[in-house]
Amino acid sequence: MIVVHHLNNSRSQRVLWLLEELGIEYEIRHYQRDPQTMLAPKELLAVHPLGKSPVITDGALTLAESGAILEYLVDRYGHGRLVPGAGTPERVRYTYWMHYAKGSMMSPLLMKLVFDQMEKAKMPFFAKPIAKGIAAKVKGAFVVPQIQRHLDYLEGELAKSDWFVGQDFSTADVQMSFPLEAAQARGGLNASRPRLMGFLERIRARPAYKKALERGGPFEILGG
Ligand SMILES: N[C@@H](CCC(=O)N[C@@H](CS)C(=O)NCC(=O)O)C(=O)O
Repeated sequence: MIVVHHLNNSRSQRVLWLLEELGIEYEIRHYQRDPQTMLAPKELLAVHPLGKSPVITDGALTLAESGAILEYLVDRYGHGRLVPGAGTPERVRYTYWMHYAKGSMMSPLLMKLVFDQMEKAKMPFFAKPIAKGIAAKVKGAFVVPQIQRHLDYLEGELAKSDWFVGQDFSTADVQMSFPLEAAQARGGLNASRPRLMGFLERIRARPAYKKALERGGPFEILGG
């Protein structure tokens, strides 16, 4: 039986969603973030040395990294579903989006999170204006323009088809959902980019997405 070690409000939501899309049986072990630090509880360190979520166990296998988990599940249990055929142009696009989501798009979103936190962090009063000044400068000069560039690019890509790889929904859409939900929560994604907002509406309307929320608990993007 597959066990998903699921941290509340985290990207392990995507793993539950894919399992629901594939109709695979699984068990959830729930872990709660520390309400002050938002970090995972130390019990997760007993599952994997990095102590992060998602991590799954499947028999003797323990696997971390959300992208690796999605690929493992769809390869092992998908029987060809939700992945384009090998050797097709769609498969190349699939591989691209699977890597792009974390390799490119998450970086400026995480930087935004860090600098937003820096502006709010408790510190001696004399340090506050300096910290706020640095945060505002980095965000304005680099982070926000980078996020905008990604969002413009993605809005253009969805002019070609409803889903990232093409006309068919795939695991790459599951992988892309986290940066886009993060972008809506803290990266300025709004109605000015109707195709990306449409993508979020479409994924949230999927029965498997809703079922994953029912089983995993409500999902709100917080930290990393
Ligand atoms: N690159 C990893 C990131 C894992 C990660 O940072 N997970 C976050 C939740 S989205 C986490 O466990 N945060 C709590 C902590 O760092 O203690 C993945 O995609 O799975």
